[in-house]
Amino acid sequence: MREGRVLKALGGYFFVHDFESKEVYRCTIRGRLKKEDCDVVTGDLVKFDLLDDGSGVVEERLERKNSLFRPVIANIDQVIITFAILEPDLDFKLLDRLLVLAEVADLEVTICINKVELASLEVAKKRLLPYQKVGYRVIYTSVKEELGLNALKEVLKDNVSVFAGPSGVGKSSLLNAIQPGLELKVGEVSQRIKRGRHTTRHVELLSLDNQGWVADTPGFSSLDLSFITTEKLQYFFPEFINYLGQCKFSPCSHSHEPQCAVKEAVAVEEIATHRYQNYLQFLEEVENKKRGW
Ligand SMILES: Nc1nc2c(ncn2[C@@H]2O[C@H](COP(=O)(O)OP(=O)(O)OP(=O)(O)O)[C@@H](O)[C@H]2O)c(=O)[nH]1
Ligand SMILES: [Mg+2]
Ligand SMILES: [Zn+2]
Repeated sequence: MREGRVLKALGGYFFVHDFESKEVYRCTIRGRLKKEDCDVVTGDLVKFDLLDDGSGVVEERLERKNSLFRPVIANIDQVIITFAILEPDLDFKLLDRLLVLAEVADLEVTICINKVELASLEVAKKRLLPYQKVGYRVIYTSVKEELGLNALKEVLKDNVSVFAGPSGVGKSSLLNAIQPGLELKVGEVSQRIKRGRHTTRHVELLSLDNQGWVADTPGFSSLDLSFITTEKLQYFFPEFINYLGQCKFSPCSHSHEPQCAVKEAVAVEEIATHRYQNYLQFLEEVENKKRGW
C-alpha cells in the first residue's frame, strides 16, 4: 500500500501527497474508517490504494504525533507565531496567549515580527528582547523591503509548520514572498481599524521548494485558555520554571502569596513585568471558569 500525507480535506475528498511518487491523489475514504469514527484531517499520514481511474482510497490513518483543534490539523512540527510591529499594533497579550497555547500543544515556536520597516529593526528588537531572553527564537521580516526572508525559509525547511497570528499581519504575504507561485490571497488592512478580516479560511498544507510544508491559516482561532488548570498555567511560562518550588507556599499561584519567588524575580526584572501581568490575567480567566462564571 502507498503512504502519504493529507494536504487538504475538501468536500468529502482527501488530497494525499504520495511519499514515493510525490504525486497528489484525490482520495475517498473507506467506509469502515468512517464507522470506526476515525476522522482524517489535513496533516494526517495515511495508507492508501490507487484505483484504475487514478483516484485513491484511504485505508488507514497512522498514529498522530499531535493535533490542533482549531485549525484542524495534525502532525505539526512547529508554529510560526506572526505579528506585525505596526499596522496592526503588536498585541503582547495576544502574543502571550498564543505562546501559552503553543506550549500546551508542545509545539516548537518561532516568533516572526513582520513589517519591521514601519518601525525599525532596532525598535523591533528592543520590544521583543524579553522573549529572546526567555529563549524564544525571534525573526524579523519585511515583505515590503525583503528583509529576513531567508531566515524564515531556513526555519521552515524540512518541517511541517503552521502560521498563527492575527489577521492583516502578513502571513500570506510572507509565504508568497518566500515561495513564488503560491499566489495566496492577500487582504487589505482596513484603514479605519487598521485590522484585517481573516482572508485565509480553509486549512491546506502547501509545498515549499526546500522540502518544507506549511499551512497558511489564521491559527488557533479558539483562543480560550480556560481548559488549562490553575496549577498547570505556571508551566507554560518558561521563564517561571527556574523559580517554581522556591516559593514559601506550596502550591503557590504567584499572585497574592507572600515570599513568592516568581514575584521576587519580577521585582528584580528577571521576569518581564508585562509577561507576569498577562500571567495574572490568564490565571483569573482560568479561575473564573472553574467557579463557573
Ligand atoms: N508595510 C508592510 N505591509 C505589509 C508587509 N507584509 C504584508 N503587508 C500588507 O499587509 C496586508 C495584510 O497582508 P496578508 O498577507 O493578507 O495578512 P494575513 O496575515 O495573511 O491576514 P489573514 O489572511 O487575514 O489572516 C496586505 O495589505 C499586505 O500587503 C510588510 O512587510 N510591510
Ligand atoms: Mg492570509
Ligand atoms: Zn509563587
